[in-house]
Amino acid sequence: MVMNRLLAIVGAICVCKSTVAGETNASLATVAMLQRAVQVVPAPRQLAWQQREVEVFFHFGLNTMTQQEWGSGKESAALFNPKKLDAGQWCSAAKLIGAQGVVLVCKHHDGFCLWPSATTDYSVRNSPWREGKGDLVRELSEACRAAGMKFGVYLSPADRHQPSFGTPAYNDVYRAQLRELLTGYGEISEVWMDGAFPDGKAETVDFPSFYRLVRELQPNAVIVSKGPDVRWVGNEGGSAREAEWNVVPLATDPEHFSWPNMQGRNLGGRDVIQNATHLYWYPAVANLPLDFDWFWDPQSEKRVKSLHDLQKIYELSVGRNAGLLLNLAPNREGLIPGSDVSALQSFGRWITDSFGTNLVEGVVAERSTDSTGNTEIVYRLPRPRYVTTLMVGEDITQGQRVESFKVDLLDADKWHQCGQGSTIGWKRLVRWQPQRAEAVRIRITGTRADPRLRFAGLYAAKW
Ligand code: FUL
Repeated sequence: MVMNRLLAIVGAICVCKSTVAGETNASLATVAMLQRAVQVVPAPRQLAWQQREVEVFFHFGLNTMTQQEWGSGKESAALFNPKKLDAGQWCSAAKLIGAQGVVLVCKHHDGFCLWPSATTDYSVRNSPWREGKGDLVRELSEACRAAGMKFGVYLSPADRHQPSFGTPAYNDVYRAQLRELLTGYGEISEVWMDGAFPDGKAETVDFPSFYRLVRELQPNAVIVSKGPDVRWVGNEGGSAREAEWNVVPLATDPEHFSWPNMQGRNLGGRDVIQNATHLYWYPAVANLPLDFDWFWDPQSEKRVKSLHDLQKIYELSVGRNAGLLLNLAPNREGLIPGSDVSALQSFGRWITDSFGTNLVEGVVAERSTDSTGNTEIVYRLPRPRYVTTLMVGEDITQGQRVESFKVDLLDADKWHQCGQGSTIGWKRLVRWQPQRAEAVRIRITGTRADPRLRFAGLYAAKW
């Protein structure tokens, strides 16, 4: 299934100073291990996902009407009647933060389907909404396409309404629902398979057969969370690890996919990969609600995150090599509340104001190697500026390589260090108090192989 992404063969071994920066005596075994790790690269669908960076989750359904986080599956479908629902308004809200895609919770753990599924009576078809003729999956997928955003689906593997849930027969129901979603609504960019099972009963769920079906019907879709393409970052606070590795070991071969401990502190450091039999490209997504809860309720709506919180979340997710999936909770009328829209407006404006102007745009990098093998990259500003933030990214099609780096600024002909970081991956942000700079220098102090940067930018972002 996913064997093509496993590069288990140790390639040509090159023992030279620059192979492992700062380590003139790296052992052959270490060099071979690191070479092997950097040969693991993203599949095209994973690369496309990583490029999207910021996406929006929508949790909406019967839970919204009953103000619950986990419905029992017994609530009446007659309660679903969001009279003002406007999928275009949802997309406009997502666009405020530059979201490149959305993921709709099409069925949560209660089993209520937001599309008129042939597999169950528990759906919009038996609700008063649009006189039983509504299909929210259709409305939102079309609105996303019109807005130029990708559309993904969350289909809970747990289902409190289905009598067969907890038996092998349920797998047929789930596959039939997947088939409806993956064949009836055009391109689907991702499929979220949640790992939560409110009443247990996970044992009989046949995940591998679900993955095969997604690959067959939507080969470009990433399977996320309890899936083999993108892993949950391990918390719902929007915070990736200081060292967030995309290459992680698996206990078994990818055909028999086994999850690493997604909440582990160190998933891919040298000590973790050194004895690994299987290495695997498995990037992280940080998902969290803009309000307090996943589904709307009046109290949660009042606890919308502040701009300060959102800046921190951006720094610790997108700025640490993870995707950010920010949840919006439409209200009972089917609209994103005004307080959420205001928060998104300020967050989006801050992103654009902060990172819209790269002060070293178009500057040619001066690259050199110091006596210990460390790579140094210098960008000279056209004129001195007060700066606060470095944004840097690796060319991950060449693997993830950088293990540590330092950032220096040149002021009055003197270099001084203003920040540092460990891994880079797709994107890394490093920030400091405003300082005058004539040039910025990135010193790669630890790397698994010759570093390949894709991008570096310097900003006067206000934090
Ligand atoms: C969790 C679920 O139980 C929550 O309700 C929510 O959907 C979140 C994204 O994942 O596991």
